[in-house]
Amino acid sequence: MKIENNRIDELNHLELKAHRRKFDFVAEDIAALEDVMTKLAAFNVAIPSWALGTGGTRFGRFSGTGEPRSLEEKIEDVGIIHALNKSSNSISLHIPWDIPGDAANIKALASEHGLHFDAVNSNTFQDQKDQNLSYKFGSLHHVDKAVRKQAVEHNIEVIKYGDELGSKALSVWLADGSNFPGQLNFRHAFENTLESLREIYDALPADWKVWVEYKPYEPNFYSTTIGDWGQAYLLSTALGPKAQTLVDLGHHLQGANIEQIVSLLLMKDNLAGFHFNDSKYSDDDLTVGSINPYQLFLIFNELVEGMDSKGMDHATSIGWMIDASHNIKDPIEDLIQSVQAIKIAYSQALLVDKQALLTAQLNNDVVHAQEILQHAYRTDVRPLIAEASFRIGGALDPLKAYRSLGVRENLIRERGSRSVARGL
Ligand SMILES: [Mn+2]
Repeated sequence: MKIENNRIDELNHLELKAHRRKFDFVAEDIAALEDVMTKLAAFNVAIPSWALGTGGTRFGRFSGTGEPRSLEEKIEDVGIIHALNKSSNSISLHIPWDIPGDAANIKALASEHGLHFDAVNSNTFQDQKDQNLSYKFGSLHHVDKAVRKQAVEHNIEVIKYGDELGSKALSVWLADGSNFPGQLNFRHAFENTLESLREIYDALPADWKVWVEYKPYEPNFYSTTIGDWGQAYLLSTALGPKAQTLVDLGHHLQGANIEQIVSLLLMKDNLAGFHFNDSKYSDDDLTVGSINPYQLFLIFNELVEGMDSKGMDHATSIGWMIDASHNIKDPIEDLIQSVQAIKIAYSQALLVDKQALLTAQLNNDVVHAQEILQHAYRTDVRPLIAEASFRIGGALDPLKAYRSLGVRENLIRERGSRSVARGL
């Protein structure tokens, strides 16, 4: 299914008068309005191929209906999201769940939908059918060199698939760790991981990067071999300039100050990318902005400040991606909500009066500093996002348009109500 532009135009027409009123109201107070609009229009967030089907928990999975049955249909779904919000112009593939059979055709299909391929993701956290050696006790950190070699070769194969599609980065998340004290020699595990990553690093094409993702626990519950940003930083700096740290919002212990982590990684030119989600407890993978939108805003405030201090392009110098999985929502609706929440936090961060904030900080004016941040956070920026999307052909209200156009009903007609997407 492909959404025709004139359908979106028709829906926008119905909303336009009310939209104008709201937009003019908020726009009046924004000094650098056109700069904000340009940045918003350029901002895109990659959609992961595994988020298009209903996710599961370790207790079960309740499949949705009309789920994509193939990589082609997943691309179609991302095309639908992008047609509506004009902010999801790439897809991030997970290998081996989504091995592109015919790379040229897959690339052509994606480009028909205005999409390209973001980072490719390897998988050594589960055993695949016909795999020689098991990852039960880890992959890149394994005590057995033969297992490490198998995992290295898998990652190099993922790079090959990505290269054929025009991806420019390999994202590595390891489940490697230990469940019990004494199970693992931490230093050996770290050194083995570094040695394995070096082999992968050496196989990267010249213009590629490897993104090292960390996570404090789960599936292992005593230690994780790349457990926090310090360990990811140690590994990536030991590897070289093509390696950087990837921050997943759900991969922190409760109460961690993620905005501070982001600020310092940016300072050290070590922030590769971002996996967005939200959580109440840990890696809950809930819809972005559904639990703690203020934290998301504070993170974006540091991102914008840090990128500006280095003259970085907001849209392209960091890999923005959603990494979520949902058990009860329509995945496309969830992703539309997530991208909107990201754009809300981003535009609020753009509204922060950076000069005034710096002055307040230099004067230790704590009250005023808080006021400056919260003034931006409490601005209803939704009309700005609607306007930015509208100007480039998107829907004023992507979620409402998705429902009005009966997209899911169409997909169920095409794919059936029992279709299940490949993934966890
Ligand atoms: Mn992640």
